[in-house]
Amino acid sequence: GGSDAAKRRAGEHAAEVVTDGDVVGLGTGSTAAHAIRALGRAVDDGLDVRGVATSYASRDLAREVGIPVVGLDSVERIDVAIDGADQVDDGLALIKGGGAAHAREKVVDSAADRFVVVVDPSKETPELDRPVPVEILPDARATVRRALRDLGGTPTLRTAERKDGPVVTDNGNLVLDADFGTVAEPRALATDLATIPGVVEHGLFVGLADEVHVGGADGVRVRTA
Ligand code: DER
Repeated sequence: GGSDAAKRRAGEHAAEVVTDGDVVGLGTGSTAAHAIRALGRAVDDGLDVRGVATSYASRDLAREVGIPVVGLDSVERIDVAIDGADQVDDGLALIKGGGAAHAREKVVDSAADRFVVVVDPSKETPELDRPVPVEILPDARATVRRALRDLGGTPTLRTAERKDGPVVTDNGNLVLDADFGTVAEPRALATDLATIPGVVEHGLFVGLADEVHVGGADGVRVRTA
């Protein structure tokens, strides 16, 4: 959803935040991709950065546009992370995981001194109400499904488009999309989800975003916590 022009404006605006010598967390998805392409152009113009990818997709795009990519395990700290979101609420809590990359994204985004979210206006909502992606150990699908139902969720195993059977994440795990309706208390639900045995990572990013760049028809609106 959302217009590509708005996504591009947000991504390019966020890329301006990056300064020489930065280690940059490279998010996943079509909006973050605009930031990655903008950084590639800046590298062509002499910007010195090292990129830390959050998925095969963002790593491959970074290489394609000429951003030097380093392993997450080789950096002590990340200066700026730029990443998209599926939804942003009034308190800057996020639902992420539309691209099933949220496990590595959360490690990178939370490690960054500055986590910049890039969205088009269609992602903004007063309260989160999309299904929450939950990455699980493959063999835990039945036990986690039950635990999610006990929490009031309706879990659905995410199936692939061009592969028979379920989506398998970059980490070799499966994804349950758990519909909780409106999430009035994101922090409480985040804690409940994180404590379910077999859950590798969930898509609620609470208290992580430092700022949100919202691309619009006539510019970019920056929201801070
Ligand atoms: O998977 C993710 O978390 C992505 O950031 C996704 O939520 C946003 O993707 P989009 O920018 O293509 O909408």
